Amino acid sequence: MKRVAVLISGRGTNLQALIDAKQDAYKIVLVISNVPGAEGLEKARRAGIETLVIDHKRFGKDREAFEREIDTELGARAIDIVALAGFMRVLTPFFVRAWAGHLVNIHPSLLPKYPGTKTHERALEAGDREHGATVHLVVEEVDAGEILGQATLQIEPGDTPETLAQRLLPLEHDLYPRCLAKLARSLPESR
Ligand code: 4DW
Ligand code: GAR
Repeated sequence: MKRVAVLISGRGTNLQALIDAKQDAYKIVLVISNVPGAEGLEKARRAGIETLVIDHKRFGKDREAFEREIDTELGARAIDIVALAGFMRVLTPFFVRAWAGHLVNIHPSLLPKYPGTKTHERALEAGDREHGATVHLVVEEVDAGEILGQATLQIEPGDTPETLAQRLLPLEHDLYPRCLAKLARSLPESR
């Protein structure tokens, strides 16, 4: 059973999906938000999971100091895997190297298409017939790194960024727990 920490900044529906997925490969033991009052914190508390707020604003421009504090808390709880779920701060090489191969993210596009923001808008503007979501290992370059899994949907006439986001979200919620379980099973017993 791998010990997972989830990093969030907002509403936490992917966190909820990771909590709800019934599987025996991982358990979520810690949720950290960089945003005080993030909705996802309440979801974690309702599930009886320990929560921490580590507000990046406390550290000014010192991103590494922010990340050192996160890393210390992860180490204190013998965390095996860190899952980003709507976490909005770019992680520096310090953190990415420390957690290489044990750090995952979900992104709302079929990477390598549309890294960054406004992925639904961009898929529509490009006239794509397919869209989707990707779970990937996190590396220094944002929205890059080995792809662990993808979920695809067909774009229909009349789709808007909002309808795409709405249809994609349940696919994300199915995809992320499966990919996290697969990663958990692929890692050695302890790190
Ligand atoms: C991501 C990428 C960029 C920003 C926010 C989120 C997606 C996933 C991710 C989070 N942190 C990461 C990744 C990643 O793929 N790779 C690394 N770290 N190394 C982004 O530009 N965020 C900016 C702040 C936004 C805000 O606070 O609203 C920022 O300056 O960090
Ligand atoms: C999700 O759609 C996720 O794919 C996206 O943010 C949303 C978080 O929602 N992530 C990114 O755009 C990463 N660049 P949630 O807080 O309800 O899980």
